[in-house]
Amino acid sequence: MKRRDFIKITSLSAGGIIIGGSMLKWAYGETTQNSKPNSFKGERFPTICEVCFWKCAGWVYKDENGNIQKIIGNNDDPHSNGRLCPRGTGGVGMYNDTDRLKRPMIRVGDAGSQEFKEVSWEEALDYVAQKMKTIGEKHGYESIALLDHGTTANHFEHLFSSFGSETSGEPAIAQCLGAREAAFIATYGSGIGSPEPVDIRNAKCVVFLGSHIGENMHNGVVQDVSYGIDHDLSIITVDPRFSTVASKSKFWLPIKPSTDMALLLAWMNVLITEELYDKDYVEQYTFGFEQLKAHVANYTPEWAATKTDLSSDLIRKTAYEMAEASPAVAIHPGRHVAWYGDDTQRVRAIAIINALLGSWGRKGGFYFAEKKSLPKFPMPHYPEPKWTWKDITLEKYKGAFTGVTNIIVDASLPDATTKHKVKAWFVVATNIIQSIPDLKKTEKAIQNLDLLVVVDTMPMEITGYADVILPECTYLERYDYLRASRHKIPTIALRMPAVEPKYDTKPGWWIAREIGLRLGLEKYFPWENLEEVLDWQLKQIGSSLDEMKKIGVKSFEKEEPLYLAKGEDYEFGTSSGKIELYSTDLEAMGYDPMPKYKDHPQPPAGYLRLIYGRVPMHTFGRTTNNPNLNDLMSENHLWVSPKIAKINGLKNNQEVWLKNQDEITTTNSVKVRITERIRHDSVYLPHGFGHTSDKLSTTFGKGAADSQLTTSVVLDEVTGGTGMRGNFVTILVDNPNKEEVVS
Ligand SMILES: Nc1nc2c(c(=O)[nH]1)N[C@H]1C(S)=C(S)[C@@H](COP(=O)(O)OP(=O)(O)OC[C@H]3O[C@@H](n4cnc5c(=O)[nH]c(N)nc54)[C@H](O)[C@@H]3O)O[C@H]1N2
Ligand SMILES: Nc1nc2c(c(=O)[nH]1)N[C@H]1C(S)=C(S)[C@@H](COP(=O)(O)OP(=O)(O)OC[C@H]3O[C@@H](n4cnc5c(=O)[nH]c(N)nc54)[C@H](O)[C@@H]3O)O[C@H]1N2
Ligand code: SF4
Ligand SMILES: [Mo]
Repeated sequence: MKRRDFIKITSLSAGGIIIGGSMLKWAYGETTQNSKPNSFKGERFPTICEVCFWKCAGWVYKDENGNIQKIIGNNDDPHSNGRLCPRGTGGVGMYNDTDRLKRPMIRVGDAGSQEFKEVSWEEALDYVAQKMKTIGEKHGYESIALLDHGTTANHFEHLFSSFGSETSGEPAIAQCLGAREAAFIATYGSGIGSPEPVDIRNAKCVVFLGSHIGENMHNGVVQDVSYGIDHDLSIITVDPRFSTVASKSKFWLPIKPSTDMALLLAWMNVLITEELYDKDYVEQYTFGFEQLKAHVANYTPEWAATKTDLSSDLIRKTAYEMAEASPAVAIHPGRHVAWYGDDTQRVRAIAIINALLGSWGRKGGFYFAEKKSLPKFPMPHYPEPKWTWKDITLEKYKGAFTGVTNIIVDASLPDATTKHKVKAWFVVATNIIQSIPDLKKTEKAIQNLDLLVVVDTMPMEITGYADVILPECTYLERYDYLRASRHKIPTIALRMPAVEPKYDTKPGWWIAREIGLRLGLEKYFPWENLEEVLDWQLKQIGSSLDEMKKIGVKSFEKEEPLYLAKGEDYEFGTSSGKIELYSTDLEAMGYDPMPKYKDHPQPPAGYLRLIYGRVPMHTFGRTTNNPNLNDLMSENHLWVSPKIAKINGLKNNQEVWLKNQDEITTTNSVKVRITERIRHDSVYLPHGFGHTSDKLSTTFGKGAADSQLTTSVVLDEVTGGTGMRGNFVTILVDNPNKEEVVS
């Protein structure tokens, strides 16, 4: 490789991290972002990006006329290393989007009517508080549920705790990483968290199972992998699709979808039977090795080959590759793991292999991340709710550690069988129409609610179902709580407004507080504005709001070492105090203590498996209307293999529709992309397109929505999250939605 092809950006932060790599160039383009131009005369304000949830810290530059000129990374920030991804750079489009929600609105007429009237904040907030009181008095405040995501969620979680409801759920857990956390909690006694503490920069080998880094554009990981590519990192990618990271890998394993468990068990078999595991580590830190050894004895690579479509030779070779690199090796735990319904157990298998390789707590494996704890602003204890999410969840899904969105939906149905019923929803910064599967069920639940309040910045699909819409200003126009995230070095970061809120929009903290005051909860909001809270918190840890406004990010000393010392005594948070290869906790809950292989349904004749994922230029459906990012990519394409294209007589860019096993068809057409990069049993449709809200004028009608087709779900038996990859589709060349013309 020619070195001059690489971009090199020397960070000013401690350690002088060099970011390089052809992949980074491919991913982020040519521009360098982290220098303040000498000629610049305006002001800069610290921010934390809200375009996705990697939470990069940056600077918003405002010119002399008060216009936002650009947003760039903060050099002292370990999430961004001074560089934002293209979506973060384009975040200003969220502020400039003329389709934004502009004023509070109340529905006129019955639920289902699409007519809204614009009202003052006073009227909207009075209406919401009054309705909440009526519902609270009749059904208990616990019957009001919060579905949320993002930074704004914190303000509403505080409001909910203040009035005594812990009935909540997030698609970013139940439809995303819930099973991953449960799996690592069962194995190591602690979850993974975000950012994932995988020590890629020091690793010799990293395995990505489904994680499609490079399309999944989580900034720090993309930079780490780019660095690795320049430093002989051996990458193994397991994906039915030749993903971006597969193209940078030493090994690509084009696995038959849904069979990953067979591969993982076979890897365990090779590591154990050929004695390639880290014996000292396993001896000192793990529990249940002998049981695991017996359990995987029959899961040979030859057996796995029959399930996965991978050769036994390739399965062995990749196991050797990992063992060779041990302990500087990690199977990345993934993030969106809600796949096939045995998700906790599949991620458990990943957690177990990492333990066999001795990689947890080891350089080049997983490091011990640390965060700065921030003192809580003084206020009384929250009231004790009569029931919480636990009472409607844990009876069946014993490994759930937080509320589950789809269970909140179930508890809201007219014929709900849950112990307690939900009567109202606050939907805050989550477009559940696109993010919770089985839309018909969600709609049925919504029709049964006494109140649906939506807090959003954009007229997304969910706002069309609301009784009241409360328009929040964007992240560039508001304060939020400090970011205190876990990383190699503990840091805190500040987001502050760079510009005044446009239109009649308000920050989330203000909306939550105003509702709180109307509910008589002054004692939980003993401050006038969030700046007071932030300044108080900062002063307790030796900083101040003034200081943070100047620096944006502040680092603190790490108190615990990054890695285990050789032979160090260490107690894990599991019941046995060891890494549980054999999970006593899962066993006690009635689940398999060790992961087992289970066949999942395969596409019936004539059908293809629908798989979905990310595209680099967008975050779910939240950015497709962003004018800057829409310019970069305005629609998705359906990836189809040449063989399937031939059978269906398809051409590149031909418009098609999809129909799933439940006879559901996509509203919009999508263009075909014929490529060898996808297996012939599947099609790939990037998520986030196919918006049906006509108020999103830039993106409306463009591309197709995978969420419309995810009507069949398999619930993860441990956490209750929804496995969504068991949907099968056929390709239609004629528009199924065309109205019949009757002459
Ligand atoms: N640009 C961008 N980046 C993002 C986001 C975004 O919206 N946009 N969202 C962020 C969020 S919240 C998340 S959770 C992550 C999600 O991203 P990841 O956790 O990295 O990936 P997944 O969505 O789980 O999986 C997508 C990949 O799985 C492959 N796949 C499908 N079926 C199978 C299978 O049976 N086995 C295997 N091994 N692979 C399979 C698909 O081909 C695809 O490449 O991305 C994050 N990063
Ligand atoms: N079919 C299908 N379903 C999926 C996935 C998939 O790939 N396919 N992915 C799953 C995953 S991994 C995740 S994490 C979830 C994510 O699902 P969501 O939580 O729904 O996704 P977000 O993009 O975070 O939330 C979108 C909403 O937040 C609003 N918003 C953006 N910024 C702000 C703000 O500052 N304030 C307020 N109040 N609102 C704001 C947007 O306008 C939009 O309505 O979806 C899951 N569901
Ligand atoms: S990864 Fe990109 S979109 Fe996500 S927070 Fe960082 S800069 Fe923003
Ligand atoms: Mo996610």
